[in-house]
Amino acid sequence: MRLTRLAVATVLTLPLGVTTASAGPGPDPLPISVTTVLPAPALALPDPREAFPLVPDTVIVASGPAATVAGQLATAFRPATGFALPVVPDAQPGAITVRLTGGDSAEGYRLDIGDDGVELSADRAAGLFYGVQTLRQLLPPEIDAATPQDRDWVIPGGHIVDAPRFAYRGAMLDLARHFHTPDEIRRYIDQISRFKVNHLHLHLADDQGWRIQIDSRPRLTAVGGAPGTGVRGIGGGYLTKDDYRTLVAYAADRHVTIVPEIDMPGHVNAAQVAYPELTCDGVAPRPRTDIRVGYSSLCIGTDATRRFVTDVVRELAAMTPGPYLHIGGDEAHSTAHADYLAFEEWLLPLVAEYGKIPFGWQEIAQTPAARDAVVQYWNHEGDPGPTVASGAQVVLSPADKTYLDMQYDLLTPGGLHWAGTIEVDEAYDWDPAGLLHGVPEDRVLGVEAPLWSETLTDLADIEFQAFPRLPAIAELGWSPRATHDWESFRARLGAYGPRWKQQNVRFYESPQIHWS
Ligand code: IFG
Repeated sequence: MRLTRLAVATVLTLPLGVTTASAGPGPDPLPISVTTVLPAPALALPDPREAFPLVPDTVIVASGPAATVAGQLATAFRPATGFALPVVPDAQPGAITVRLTGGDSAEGYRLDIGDDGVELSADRAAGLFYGVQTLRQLLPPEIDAATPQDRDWVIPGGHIVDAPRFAYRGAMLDLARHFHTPDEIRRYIDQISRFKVNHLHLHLADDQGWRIQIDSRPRLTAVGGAPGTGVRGIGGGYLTKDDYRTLVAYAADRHVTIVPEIDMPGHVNAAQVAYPELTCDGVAPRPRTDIRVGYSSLCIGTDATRRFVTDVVRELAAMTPGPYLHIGGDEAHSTAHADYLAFEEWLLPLVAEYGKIPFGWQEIAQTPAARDAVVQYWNHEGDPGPTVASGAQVVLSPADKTYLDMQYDLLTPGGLHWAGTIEVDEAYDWDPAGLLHGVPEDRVLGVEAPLWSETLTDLADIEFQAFPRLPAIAELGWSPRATHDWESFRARLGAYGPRWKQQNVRFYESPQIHWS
């Protein structure tokens, strides 16, 4: 049937988002709206009667500390629009206004979008930053292009009032099994901060490698960070103090706090190769490039060990502005139980002496000193232990839900599967509040998605393992439980696919998701 000219004209004028029955495999692509944001906002009210056109003479109104975040917004939108988007102090109609209010919400923000302007307000800069991350998702994927795109830029109308459910929303990168460069880490910080993740835990030492410069112990990186270290001998390298300082600042600009980890008393083979006095027989063990765990232990109670640990804690605390110092504590299968307890009873207060809150894997909960620590759960079967019951805060990283190094399924390349395979729905299908018996929601500091690097080699591997599962953990950490809904998450994730493609993020196109 030939379409008459009128019929063709009619079809071409259908408003965006109204299409004929989709012939594709899944539902129609989700039209961009305040309700399609990842993670789900606490309150999102679309207003289809209103929309804000971003045009060549749009200005951003901001002053004082708000101007910093306004500058980040302009930097994000200038390349693809080609617009000047100047940041000016004086209020004017038709602008994007970014302003601080006087309350005490650490990370909340409010976004009001109408025909005659956009208002982004928050009590703190972090809230403004998160409002910007939301705004980025209210423009088409092309907004992330590096060069000007010839198209309209319309922000759909509506209102968002948003704030996080949990204070700690973390990701972890294991630099020890395979070292990742500062550029790769910065790229990961860019990606995780878009989902309002606010902590990056760096696993800086393990059996196979030592990845952070310690001035008083130069052999740690000279030997433990040398080429040829790491799993399969391909993960060599380390962060100089300057690299670390630069990363801390880069992360802070994106409201991400770095949490450094030196794993002790287990997972110390690399340290003992460099400093054999850390063993009980003084003989350096052989360097390890395999992926077994649990065979190494510091010699507990010796001066050599105490001096070493004190040197490391002192220097790591001095170079870390964030409040936490992670001291590991997992899989100390070669440390006698009494020695383990004595070591933690000495170490946890030492971290506090250097002005940091100690953070450790759940095994530290066996010791009373852990009551003032943050206990990170990774195997959540069984009783959380007396210390947690007595009041310690917890961060939840159940391995069978959040370990991003687990394979999606047994056919996907890379990754391990000792905790089981984790498809997107499994990463999403749990509640941090109800996970640990006897631990109420108010003692859950938050969640974290670890990415161990035994099987990783480069940034593409990081992105494949992390996306799209990290947004599931980010939503569990940010969004109210009332918004938790797999079908909604699945649809929003499918609509996010074109954004990762635009940013050249090599994500896994899980068959569970209808990718737009
Ligand atoms: N468990 C070990 C990690 C790493 C991991 C790989 C923890 C706390 C298995 N410890 O997870 O060092 O090897 O999935």
